[in-house]
Amino acid sequence: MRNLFKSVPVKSSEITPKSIYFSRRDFIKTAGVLAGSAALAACAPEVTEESQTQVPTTSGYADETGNAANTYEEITNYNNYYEFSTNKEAVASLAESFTPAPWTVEVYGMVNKPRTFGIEDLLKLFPQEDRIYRLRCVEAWSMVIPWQGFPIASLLAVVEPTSNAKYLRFETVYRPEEMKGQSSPFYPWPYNEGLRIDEAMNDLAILATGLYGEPMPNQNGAPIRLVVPWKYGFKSIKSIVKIELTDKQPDTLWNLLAPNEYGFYANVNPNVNHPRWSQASERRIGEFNRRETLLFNGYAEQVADLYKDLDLQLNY
Ligand SMILES: Nc1nc2c(c(=O)[nH]1)N[C@H]1C(S)=C(S)[C@@H](COP(=O)(O)O)O[C@H]1N2
Ligand SMILES: [Mo]
Repeated sequence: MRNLFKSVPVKSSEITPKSIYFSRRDFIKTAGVLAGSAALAACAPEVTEESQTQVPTTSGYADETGNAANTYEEITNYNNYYEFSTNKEAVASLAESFTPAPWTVEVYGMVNKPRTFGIEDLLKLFPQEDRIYRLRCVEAWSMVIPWQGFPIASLLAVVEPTSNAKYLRFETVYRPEEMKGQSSPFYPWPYNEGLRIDEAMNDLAILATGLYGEPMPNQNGAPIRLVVPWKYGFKSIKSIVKIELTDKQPDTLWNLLAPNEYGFYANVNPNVNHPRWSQASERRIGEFNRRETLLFNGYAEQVADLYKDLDLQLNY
């Protein structure tokens, strides 16, 4: 059964460690709604002026730093999905007739147990966890998104990569009849992405199957897509049909198209600018002022070790 996001925030004991906590204000708000009793109010943190000036969240969800989640409306109406359109506001309606079922994901290559999984197998085999992550697009806008999904590490444990496997190559479905953008000869379809195997094993890297407790909307990459929150959004490839374990660094769509602008690593880094714009700050959808962009999108503590032997200026 899907572990659906509840309409009221779940207790912290039911939540994946590290992944979520609600901002103090939200906790207070929720505690008030749920109980409103003097006993519970007594254990709630004191309401200070500071906590009252925090950003209110319309959804009641926030990331681990207290940033409010973007609304379902925002997340599903401003999408990069070039298979449908290069116009972010047009993707949602163009993706409406896409059929994400039936669906299989083939995992093959340098693994002891290659296997083609039905989407229902993946939902049954792996408990779906809630992860509220920041998503930072290379174009310098960002959102906070409450995903459901499971660590890629869990999938790898089932297929057993051989000792030669160094990389994962992910491939998006190719269906030009349903995805009009795929008729454009300008892009090397199908969309491909890749990770080093140790990056894929990091607990933050998930295959996401839903958001806000709903099955993954078509425009966000139904029925299953990658989410690697410390990398620019283009690494988080949508509507995956193939995952190949290989010993060679995979070609990726953006790297093939513009290698001087989009590297293989694509770690969020405010100190390495895009050749045509600064990456030092970003526009959070729904906010007026720009924010500073954080190294590894604020996940340095969890991922910086992966790159201790890498020159981040060269390996952008
Ligand atoms: N197959 C595919 N995956 C893709 C893209 C795409 O065009 N095609 N766009 C990427 C980019 S640039 C971003 S920022 C994110 C956007 O994800 P979202 O629409 O769920 O916010 O998806 C990524 N995954
Ligand atoms: Mo992006």
